[in-house]
Amino acid sequence: AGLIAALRRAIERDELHLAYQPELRLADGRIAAVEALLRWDSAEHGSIAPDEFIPLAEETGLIVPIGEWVLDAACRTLAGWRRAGVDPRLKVSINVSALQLLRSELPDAVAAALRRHGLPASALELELTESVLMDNAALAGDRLRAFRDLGVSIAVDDFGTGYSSLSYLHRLPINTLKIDKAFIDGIASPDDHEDATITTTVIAMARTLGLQVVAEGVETAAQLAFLQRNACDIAQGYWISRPLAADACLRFLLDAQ
Ligand code: G
Ligand code: G
Ligand code: MN
Ligand code: NA
Repeated sequence: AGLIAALRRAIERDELHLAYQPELRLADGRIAAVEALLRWDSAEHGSIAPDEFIPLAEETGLIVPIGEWVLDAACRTLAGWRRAGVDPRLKVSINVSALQLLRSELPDAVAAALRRHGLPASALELELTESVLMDNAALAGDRLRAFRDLGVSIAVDDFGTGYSSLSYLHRLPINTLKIDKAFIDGIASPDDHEDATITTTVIAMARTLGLQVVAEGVETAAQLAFLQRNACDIAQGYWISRPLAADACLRFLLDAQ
């Protein structure tokens, strides 16, 4: 069968799973959050990268049931980790596509998943891209206010790669900016001052707006040192940890605390 037909059956065939990537808080060395990243091992097509199947899931609307699966699986894993002794301040962060956000059901689905797994709303963060917030400003604003009322945090993913208008940052209830890897790639490199300047400027702006900043795609000790010197809040990337299977992530979290 084709890829879409296979994706349509991926949930019932138990072919989806989540990898979890730790996010390190630089001030105290604590793992503050883990980002849940979807993986698909298709019986027919083998292991397919999310960059390939997420756009397909978005075009076909399959991202809605898949997104519900992600929400439930991430909450179930976090609840299990808490029972195993993981610091209850740890958040799980999940990526949410435009189609999921714009459906009116999402806040109820999030509240139900939290309830089902006995988690406080403070345990969950939702990652949205700038383009989702800009393209659907009014409706996105309604959803974000519903999440704020629930107590769920909101992060802007891939920050800096989308639109240049920044006015939404103070109009919408956003908690966190995730600086895109493209900027982090260039920091701490002697011949690239622009990426370093953009990064320190985003950190300063976030500080002014009362937002937390995450640097994505941190791959070297020099990048981490730069972020530490410039008071970035949180670092995420291969230098801290690759995305891990749930059981390996649990060991990582228990070792780190
Ligand atoms: O895990 P990886 O870095 O390969 O992810 C590639 C892309 O897929 C990223 O843009 C990420 O945000 C997106 N992605 C990963 N997991 C999910 C998910 O559960 N839902 C949605 N909507 N996007 C995801
Ligand atoms: O768009 P989003 O930020 O959700 O995508 C995160 C993607 O970045 C995931 O596919 C994840 O596997 C990948 N990733 C996370 N850390 C690193 C890193 O240090 N280097 C590279 N190349 N990719 C990373
Ligand atoms: Mn993300
Ligand atoms: Na990102």
